[in-house]
Amino acid sequence: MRWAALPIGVAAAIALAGCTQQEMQGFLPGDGVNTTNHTPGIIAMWTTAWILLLIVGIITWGLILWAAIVYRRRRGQSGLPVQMRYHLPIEIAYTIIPFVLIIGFFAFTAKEQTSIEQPHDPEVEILAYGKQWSWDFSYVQGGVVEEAVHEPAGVQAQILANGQIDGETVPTLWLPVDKQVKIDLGARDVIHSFWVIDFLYKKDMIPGKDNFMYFIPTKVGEYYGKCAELCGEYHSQMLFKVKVVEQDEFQAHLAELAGDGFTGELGADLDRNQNFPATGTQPSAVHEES
Ligand SMILES: [Cu+2]
Repeated sequence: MRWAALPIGVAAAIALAGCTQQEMQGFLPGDGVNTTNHTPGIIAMWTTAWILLLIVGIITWGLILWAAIVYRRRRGQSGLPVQMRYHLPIEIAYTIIPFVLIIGFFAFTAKEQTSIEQPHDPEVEILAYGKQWSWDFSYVQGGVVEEAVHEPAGVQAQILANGQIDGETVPTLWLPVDKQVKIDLGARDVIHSFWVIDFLYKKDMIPGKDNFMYFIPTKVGEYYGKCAELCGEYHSQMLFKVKVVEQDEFQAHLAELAGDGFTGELGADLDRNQNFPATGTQPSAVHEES
């Protein structure tokens, strides 16, 4: 085997050194640069879990193959092979090892999730509503709303003749880079889910319930978002964009929206269902008149 050691070592070194960014981040979406303050931890957890579980898998597959080959029934054999019931060391091992693995995965997941879900005082607060099949975005500090999404009922993304999505008309949420962002997530009709793909995190938008997301966008760029909860006929066209820009560009955008008259807030008063049980919400004006 000694003659093989050198070429195998060289090949392994080249293969490992040649890892692309895609491989380094376990084929998660994104262009390999961290997009929020949470993505490094999420990528680390994902890749570490895969490596550990692959090691467990290789050992398990190896043992199965080994047992199947070495202890196969040979010519002339009959009856049962030697039985291994009540082999205490083996039983303890295959109870303790998975238990330790599960506890370990749980602990790291809980730690990561706690850090991601930790509320922060926002520098920028966004009101985001999902509706069949679009999005309403309000900038709380600026007192302005995104212009493309004023229709009470959402208009889904349009598909062009070439099969591509018309990216110009999908709602766009602007965010300033390196600022603490809080997004208040709501739904106007049915359950939706707010998912910016490259941010590696999504959260449900539930009618009558407030959900929140806290993060710092760390890289200027344009990102695609979509609804991640099947919500009806045009769910697949419930798309949006996130534009992470420099602070002054962000302020200029808010000023432009204010100048164009897109002021106010697209709040819960636009929800389709105004009569949630046990929330004290009054029926809408339409019902009072009739
Ligand atoms: Cu949806």
